[in-house]
Parts: sequence; C-alpha cells; structure tokens
Amino acid sequence: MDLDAITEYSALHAKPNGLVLQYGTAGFRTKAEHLDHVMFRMGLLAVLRSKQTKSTIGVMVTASHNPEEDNGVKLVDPLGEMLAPSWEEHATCLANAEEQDMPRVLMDISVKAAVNLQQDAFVVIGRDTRPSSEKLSQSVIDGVTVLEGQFHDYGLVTTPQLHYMVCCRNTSGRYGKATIEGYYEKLSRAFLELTNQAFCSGDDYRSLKVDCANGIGALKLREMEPYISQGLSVQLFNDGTKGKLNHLCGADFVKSHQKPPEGMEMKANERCCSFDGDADRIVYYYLDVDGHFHLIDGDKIATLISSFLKELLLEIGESLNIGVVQTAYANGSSTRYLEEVMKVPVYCTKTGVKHLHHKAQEFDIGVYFEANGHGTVLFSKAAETKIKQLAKESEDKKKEAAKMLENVIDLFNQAAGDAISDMLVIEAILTRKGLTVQQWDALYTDLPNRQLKVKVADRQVISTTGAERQVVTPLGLQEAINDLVKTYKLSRAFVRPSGTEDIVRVYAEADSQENADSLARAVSLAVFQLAGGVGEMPQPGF
Ligand code: NG1
Ligand code: ZN
Repeated sequence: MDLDAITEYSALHAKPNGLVLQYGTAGFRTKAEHLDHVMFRMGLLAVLRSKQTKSTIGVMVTASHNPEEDNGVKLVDPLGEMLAPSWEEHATCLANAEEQDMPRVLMDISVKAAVNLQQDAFVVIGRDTRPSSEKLSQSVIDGVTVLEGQFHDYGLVTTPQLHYMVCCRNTSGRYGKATIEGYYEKLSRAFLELTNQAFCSGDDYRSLKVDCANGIGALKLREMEPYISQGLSVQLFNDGTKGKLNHLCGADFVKSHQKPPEGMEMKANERCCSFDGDADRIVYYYLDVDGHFHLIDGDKIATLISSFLKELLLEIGESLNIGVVQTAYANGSSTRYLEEVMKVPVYCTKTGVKHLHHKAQEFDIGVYFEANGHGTVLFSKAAETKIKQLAKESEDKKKEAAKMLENVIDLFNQAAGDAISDMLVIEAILTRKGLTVQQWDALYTDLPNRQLKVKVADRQVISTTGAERQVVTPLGLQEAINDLVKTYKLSRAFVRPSGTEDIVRVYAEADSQENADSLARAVSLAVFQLAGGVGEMPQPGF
C-alpha cells in the first residue's frame, strides 16, 4: 500500500472536520455535498473487500427514493448481496476517520480483516441519474485507482442491474452475461417464454403505464422495450425529461401518500405501477370507476407471486417448501390471508432487505417483500437443481409446470429486489391467470393504515424487540402504545428509529382510515413526549 499516494489523493477528497456518518440499512446516505470523501474512501474499501474475498465487488452511487439533492453509496458483496455486517463497521470507521488518521485506519482494517494486499482487486461501479452522481462515482474510481484496483464503470444503471453484474462476474457467467444486453436478454427470454401461449383477452393485459420517478428506471426500461414488446407494451411517465427525481412521484410517494403520482394520465381500471428512483422498488395501483384510488403494495405482490408458485409446486408434486418473509409494516390483512387462506408460513423480520433476504434463504423458495415494494424470490440451489431436472425429464403437465418455474427462477433478480424483474413476473402471472388488476386487488382488503414521522433529539433512545414490534426503551412508551391501541378496533401500532433518516417512524392500523390516522397521531404524541421530541408537537387527530 502506497501510504504517501493515499494521503496525497485523499487530500483532494478531504473530509469536512467533525462530520459523522453511519453505514446504515442502505449504505451511506445524506446531502450530496457531504459525500465526496465518503465516495473516495468507499473506493478504497471496495478494493480491500475485493482482495479479501478474491471476488468482484460492486459500488453503487444512489440515494434511491430520497430527494434529488441527496446521494448515497453502498457496496455490493460477491454474490450480489448486501455488504457483510463486519464490513459495514469497517465502512463506518473509514468514512469517519479524520483526514490525518485515514491511512492508519485503512491499514488497521486490512490487518483486522486479514486482507492479502498482493491479491488482485476488481471493482464494478454504477450510478443513478442524480446531477451529483457522475462526479461522486469519479471519486469512487479515484479511490479504487490509488490502491491499484482494476475497475469497470457501468455508468448509468439501476441498483439491481449492478447487483446482477456483480453476481454474473463472480459465477463465471453461469448467472448470466455481465453486460446490460445480457441482463435484457436473460429477463426478456424468461418473460416471453412464461407468457407464451397464455390466454389473452385483448390489449388490456398487454399494456401497462409506468411512473419512472424521473429516474434511471426510465432510461433502462426504454432500452429494454424492444426486447419485451412482443409480450408487453409499456407507456412511460415521469421519464426524467421534465420533472425532478422522486418529486411528487415514484413508488415511495405513491405508497406513503396513498395517491397517484403527478404527471400520470390514469383512466378507470387501467393497470399502473411506480418505480422508485433507482428502480429496486415497485408498487401497482388503479382508479376504480368512481375515481377511487387503489394501492397494490409489496404485500399484495408477495401474495400474488406466492399463490402462483404454490400452484406450480402442487403440479410438480415435489415437497419443496415455500415461505413468505415480511416486516412489521406488512398490512395485517396480508399476513392473515397468507396464513389462513393460502396456508403459507409467514415470518417477520426487522426492516431492511438484508434481514428479509437472510431469512428467505432458509427456504427452498423464499418470497420476501417489504410493504413499500422492495423484494424478490430466492430459490435454493437444491430447489433449482430439482426444478431443472424435472423440466428436462418429466412429462406433460408436470414438465410444463417445471419449465414455468425455471423461467420464474431466471426472471427474478435473485441478487436483489428489482422493479423491472418484479414487473415482468407480475405481468406474466396476470396474463397467465387471466386476472385483471381489480381481481388481483380483491384477494383481500387492506386494513386502513397510516405512517408518520416524529423528530426527536436522539432517535437511538428508542430500542425495540420482536422484529421491531415492541419498544423496550424508553420505559413507559410501550405501555402508552398498548393503552392507545386498546381504544380502537382491529388496531395495531409500533414505532422504531429509522435506519436511513434522522426520525422515528410511527405506524398504525385500524378499522377505518379515520381511526388509523387518529391512532397514528396519538402514538406520535406519546413518542414526542416520552422519547425527547423536538420542534413542533404532533397534534392529535389528523
Ligand atoms: P427506514 O428509514 O429504516 O425505515 C427505509 C424503508 C425500508 C428500506 C430502507 C432502505 C420503510 C418503512 N422503511 O428504511 O423498508 O427500504 O429505507 O431503503 O419503508
Ligand atoms: Zn431504491
């Protein structure tokens, strides 16, 4: 390691004194102007991680659904997964080291993690469409170069596309070709095969309106259009030509405001969906004939997918187990429907895809989705082998079902949640089953719910247990929540410190929207009073 060169180059990406950041559930995320040093250092860290794992590591520059002025960075581990927890700690230490200590901290990490510095390193880099992303990804490259790592810059890609590239490169092409065309070819082939010969009653099934959040999803979906046009025609809105990224549009806006994005022309009963700013989340929705808005969130997506998979499993007659993984934000109706009607086991983990991903790996087929629309389906190696064998050897209906499952495996981005791949799976299922968006929505009725944010002096005073459904500290807060919940029907509420914003999140469900709103307000007030609220006090009622 050439410490002099590192010191010299680091000075060009100097850390503002005293700035402290944490590698959270989505990597580092803050205002773009504070991130230059973090990017340079994550370039350095990616080289160390690559040397240690003897694999290609990814670095993605994005702040997902957050405002255009923000940015962020996360590292992608060898099989396309999130960075291992011990390396999240290294990332935090390195990002927060004051300028003069940085080279020493870097050395400490390489000693602690037993990195062989002689090993070659390879890093792939991607970025979203934010104005700040290009310069910041150049800072990542500076970090990689100063440690003499090799790199490939994929430029503008969705977050899941970068995960895909990492996975391809570390499996000698078995997962797919590590090019953008390779991604389109793999997904479109599986999609067209899965929809092929399906019963189609006119154009309704074949066209979809997509709100791209004015982000990277628009560019990539447009590129992909010719590959899928035989099976699906997409009409893009908020494609970045006019509006601001994630502003009044995108999956996060639609989910949290429970209303359509701006800039989308919706007619009654038309199927519409929204991506988030880096295209790893998707939610669906439609307007009914009375003009009422209906949201189909990650929970209903998981339900549609798992019921399709369960049917196929019955046909192939193999005892492959299937499990659905959710978080506390899953609508109570979805959990009940999955367990009681579909008889699928459901598990709850902490918020953040890495927790869901980890749990989903315990099943032959693990379906995981956050209510906000981030999720995918994982197939175990054993399940994949079995399915591929049946697709070759068995006959008739069983063979057909196994072939469909084979396409589903190819279609899901198994490295990470992916709006494009989720969209294609959903479209294929709706087409095959001849389901309209209303019929899908009617599987169960969501309990009215509300999410709010509360500002407190230090959100870490709130600690939780039971997959974040119960508060442990501050004392008295859980009792206060229990008392409030008791005063409403079909109600549930919980609070937790956000892992990506400096706020506490409050969630409440009840028998009516009015009651869910009023319960959420009352719980917010309890948080404000018992957990050191700052600024304006939440008002009761909505
Ligand atoms: P936080 O800020 O920890 O609630 C949010 C989402 C997560 C996940 C991360 C990463 C909610 C309630 N929380 O986390 O599900 O997507 O961002 O982007 O939607
Ligand atoms: Zn995202």
